[in-house]
Amino acid sequence: MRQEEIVRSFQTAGQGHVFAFWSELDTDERAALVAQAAEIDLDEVARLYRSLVAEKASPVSAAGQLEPAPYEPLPEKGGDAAKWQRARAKGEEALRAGRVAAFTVAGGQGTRLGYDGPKGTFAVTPVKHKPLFQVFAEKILAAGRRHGRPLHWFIMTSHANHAPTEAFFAEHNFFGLEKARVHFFRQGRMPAVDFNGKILLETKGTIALSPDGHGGSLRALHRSGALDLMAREGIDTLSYFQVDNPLVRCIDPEFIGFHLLERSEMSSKTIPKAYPEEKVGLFCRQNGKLIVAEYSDVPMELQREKSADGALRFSAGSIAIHLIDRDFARRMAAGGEGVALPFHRADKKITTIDAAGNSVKPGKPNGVKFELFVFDALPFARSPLVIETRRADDFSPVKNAEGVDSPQTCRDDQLRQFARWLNAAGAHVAVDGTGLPQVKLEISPLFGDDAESVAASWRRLAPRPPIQENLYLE
Ligand code: UD2
Repeated sequence: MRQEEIVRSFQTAGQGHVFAFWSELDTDERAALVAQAAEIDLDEVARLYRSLVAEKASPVSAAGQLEPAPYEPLPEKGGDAAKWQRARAKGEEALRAGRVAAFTVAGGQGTRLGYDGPKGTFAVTPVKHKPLFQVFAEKILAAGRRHGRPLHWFIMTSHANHAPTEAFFAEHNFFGLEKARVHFFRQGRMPAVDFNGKILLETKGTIALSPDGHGGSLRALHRSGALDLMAREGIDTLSYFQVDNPLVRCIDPEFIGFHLLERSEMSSKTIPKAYPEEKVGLFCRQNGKLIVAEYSDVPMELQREKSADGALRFSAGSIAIHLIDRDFARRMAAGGEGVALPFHRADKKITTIDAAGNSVKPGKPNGVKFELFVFDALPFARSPLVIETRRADDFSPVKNAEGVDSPQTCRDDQLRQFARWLNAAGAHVAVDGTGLPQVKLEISPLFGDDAESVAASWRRLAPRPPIQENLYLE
């Protein structure tokens, strides 16, 4: 479309104010604004405003009654140990065959943490202060070495953090990974609207655009050519995790094995919720389908409901760890009749301008962002599957600057894990009642990334270093 056509289409849609400062913009600024405008599907914005803002439709509660979802329990919780063993063997076979790639969604804005820069560059480990990206890189490297097949790693960025993310990896030599196996691509964007459905301007010449949610990853994987690359390389399974969780087993053979044995198109990990208000999605069944109901969409009474045995009735929390089949991602990206992720609404404080063009930083939400969630793909998947995992081995995210899910809690959880592994290996690490060691120590994923591999490396060490402050095992 030519400039005038785009401007006219905005006027027709009642969004002509986007060009209110046109006469003050120079040629380049005009071109940039039009390019942003061209990214926007005006019909989609109008539809989303109508349903999610004007009519306040909640995609979850409106759709039918929620039941707790079934999942595969851990062996120590009554699960079938032989099945877990079979799964592990199957997963290892797939890894040896090079069928799996790692996939990190790192396009979020990380506003809660208040850290300036891509969240993956945030330093998290207790002794070496390694950034999140390095922790994942080393786990991926370790998995590749263990199975004799280096892995590809896909990283989804946003427009805002793409260049600094790439630069960070280049500066650090890709943390030992082969550059050709690390692939960055940008996710899509959506405009923010005010409570009357008007698209917000960020400045006189820019629209308030923000990332389209981690669910945007499915279309971005397709658009970027990542799915084609996977097909060429013989990769059929993506191991999906979030950028904020250094405990995650990026590549988990048991999980991969379950997913492949059940011929699932999308699988997820669950942990029992720590307390009813914990901010994680909930695995539920609705109309016979597996779904994740986001915490904000599930009525609090339901989240507090207890079963006869006193346990939470809805306890299967989603920790945003999934396996996604390549062809399923392609099918979801292509969309078509009835196959589409729903958008969710989030009310936010959005920096904008007033009628005179002056910047306004609102003190309370002044508009709405629209986001796609990747777990909304579950009900479209064939044989979707949920397995239980141990919180201490898979989940301790960094979300807030202080308090729960903060750098402090995450560091402590890493320390507990390192101490647990070392003690299981026969070392003597003194810990307090919560398992927290009395000295600060760190284990590189290249030394070991689970109890077994740490024990093997520890046994080989001669002489063994004393357990003391700042011990680092590599
Ligand atoms: C997410 C889940 C929640 C639970 C929790 C576990 C949602 C809506 N909720 O909560 O149920 O599993 O994680 O930690 O997912 N991201 C992008 N692009 C975007 C938005 C987010 O890449 O447009 C990435 C982001 O970089 C991060 C991840 O997605 O890696 C999670 O994003 P979040 O912080 O918005 O999710 P949160 O904590 O609300």
